[in-house]
Amino acid sequence: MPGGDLDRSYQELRGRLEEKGIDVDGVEAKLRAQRVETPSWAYGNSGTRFKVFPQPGVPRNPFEKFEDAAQVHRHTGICPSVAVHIPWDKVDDYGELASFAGSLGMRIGAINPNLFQDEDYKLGSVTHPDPRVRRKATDHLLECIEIGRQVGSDIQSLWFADGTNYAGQDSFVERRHRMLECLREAYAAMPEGMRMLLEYKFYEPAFYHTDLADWGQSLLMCQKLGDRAQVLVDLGHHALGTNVEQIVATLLDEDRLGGFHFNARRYGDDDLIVGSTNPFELFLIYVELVDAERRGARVDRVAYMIDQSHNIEPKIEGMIISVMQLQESYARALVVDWRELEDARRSGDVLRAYRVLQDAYQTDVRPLCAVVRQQLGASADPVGAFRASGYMEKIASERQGGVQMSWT
Ligand code: PSV
Ligand code: MN
Ligand code: MN
Repeated sequence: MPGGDLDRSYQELRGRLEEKGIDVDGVEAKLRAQRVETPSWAYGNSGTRFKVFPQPGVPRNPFEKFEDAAQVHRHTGICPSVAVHIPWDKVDDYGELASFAGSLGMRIGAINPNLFQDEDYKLGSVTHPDPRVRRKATDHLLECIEIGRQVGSDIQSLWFADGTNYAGQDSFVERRHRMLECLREAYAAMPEGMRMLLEYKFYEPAFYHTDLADWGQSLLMCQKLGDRAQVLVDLGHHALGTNVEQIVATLLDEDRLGGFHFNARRYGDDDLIVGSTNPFELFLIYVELVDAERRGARVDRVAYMIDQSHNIEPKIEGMIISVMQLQESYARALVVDWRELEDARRSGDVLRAYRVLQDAYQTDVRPLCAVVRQQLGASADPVGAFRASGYMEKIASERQGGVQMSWT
């Protein structure tokens, strides 16, 4: 959208929304305040279990991952933090990594302990039958809490590959008790302001049962641990057809929605670009977030994070597109006509209620998002600006021998 056209389409959109009684300045303020965290692991060479297609210029170390993430922030204006995975992002001095991030206008976000890539974890980590392995896993959790403390990160984001492949392999209940014992120790070690997010996933790599398979199991664990334990919803971690927006609404209502891992999927845990297969679902999730905020829920504490893995697509550009999808989904949810919706609901007018949502969903909010990005000092057209910046060419020639991540 060239400059003149953008101004015209923005003014048109603004006029139409104001006619509907929408406070456009208020919507813009919310969009400026939106924050999304990108994952360090999406910038490295990663792929599927079949093949990793190496890409030129990928980061050779955690510092370079921050440089790439800073490009996403530069053009979208809302991504100043990066989630790290330990030990994928192991460095000798995390203080140095944090100051480097700071020099780029970035910071370290959620710390993700890795309890799934060690020989010892064949039968589980915090659920393992052998207390020695559980000790090792708990020590890693404690190490990550210490790293978080050092770098000023207030989120420990935990996902466990723990589960079994065959009926009879282990006891569901004993494994649950083992997990609880380890997590209690980790929870007790967290400083005051730190939260522990428990991510669930219904299968993979375990195929008979997974110890935290769904939001209910995560929630029960959180309730036993304490207020600073909350559930993390990864959009790729449900059985097909699950109503994810209802899960989001329920967790928000219980003040237990800790955060998201945004991505898209068609089949399994596909980790594709956000909104590429599920734009309506994404919109409906944001509708629940906006509604929860109207009811006074603490949606500002929710950690909005992306969890993607780019196999064939350019990584930085893929991430920029995901962030734009999140800006647009939020913007559409912010232009829902709530008075009309509530009236339709009260009068039992099923289709008017549905059409109120459709009306917001079908609104082309791109000019509004472009203007908001300009207000933030970012780019009206992030992909165009990134392509024109020459950054890809620069890293492709400067960085040789990027690191390959190993995941599934
Ligand atoms: C597991 O599938 C997961 O969603 C967890 O968040 C991990 O930390 C991440 O993917 C690793 O790629
Ligand atoms: Mn995830
Ligand atoms: Mn996943």
